[in-house]
Amino acid sequence: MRKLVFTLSLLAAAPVVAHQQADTPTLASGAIRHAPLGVMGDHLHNTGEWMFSYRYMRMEMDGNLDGSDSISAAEITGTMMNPGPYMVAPLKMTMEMHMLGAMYAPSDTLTLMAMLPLLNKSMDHRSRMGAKFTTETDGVGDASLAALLRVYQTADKSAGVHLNLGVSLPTGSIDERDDTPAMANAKLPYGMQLGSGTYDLKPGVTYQAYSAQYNWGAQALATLRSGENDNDYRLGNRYEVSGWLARSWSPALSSGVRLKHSSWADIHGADPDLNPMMVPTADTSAQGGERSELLFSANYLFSAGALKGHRLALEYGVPIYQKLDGPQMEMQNTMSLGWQYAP
Ligand SMILES: [Cu+2]
Repeated sequence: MRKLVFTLSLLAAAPVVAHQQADTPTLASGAIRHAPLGVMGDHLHNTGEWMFSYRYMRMEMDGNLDGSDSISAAEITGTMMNPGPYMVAPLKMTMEMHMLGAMYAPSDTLTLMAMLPLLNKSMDHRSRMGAKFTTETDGVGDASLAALLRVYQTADKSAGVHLNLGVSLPTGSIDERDDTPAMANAKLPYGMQLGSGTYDLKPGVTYQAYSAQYNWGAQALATLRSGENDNDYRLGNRYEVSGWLARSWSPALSSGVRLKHSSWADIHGADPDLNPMMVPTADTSAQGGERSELLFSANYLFSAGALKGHRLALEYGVPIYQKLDGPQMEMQNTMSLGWQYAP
């Protein structure tokens, strides 16, 4: 009502301005309605709406850091004559994830979300004696369920806040094995396992706002582990905050930039099958850390033709700061490609 009065007064006072006002949409629409792809649970749906999604994520790690300083494989293992702290140094790791997702909104203020990841991890190593070897694992990761609950929205729907109430289920294996030079069918270190082995709470809060051409927002998310898994340990809690700004170029295309900071704690307890002197990835005191990343994204929404309503999105990020309880593998980049469709 207030808006109507305002518009009417504009019409009366300055017809030219009022005409422009009518042609310009108040809030950005189309591709930009979704935040950058890597922001999980960024949007709610309208009552009765479904959305299905698939995303491919890839993370590459190369080399090791101790704190913020590089530490070489030679320093990690030493030599036979002059041994270092570990028998084996990790050299390189690639993690790929195929994530299937579904969203459904029973009401305008509540959207439910389910996600199932399929993981593929590969790690290259070099032993103290110079032998190079690779271990690999793949399979289902930890499924998660979440409720997105809107707690605040401005009257013109230009900004809102919702809670992310998620839980992660221990569907991923923590008993993955592969051959190493030291042992056939050896238990793989923590980072190569597919799940946490525990029920984890994933609470968070998301703020998002729109103007005629921009979308910006911020999200804080935690992963809080509970109890201890069947292998006598619990992964460290994880905290993430990110903020983004995206610009709409057309209803079909938007691009954005995001700054993300994560921190995660060391592992409590230890898997009795793993020897912490073997390799840093099996050492529970070399697991925590923090990292800041700068990410660039683009969203595309098909607005006509057979693909109308389908969305494609991508995001690519590089770390700008890493401080790790070392030695721990150094992240080089992350990449996500996604498809989303709301029938
Ligand atoms: Cu959705």
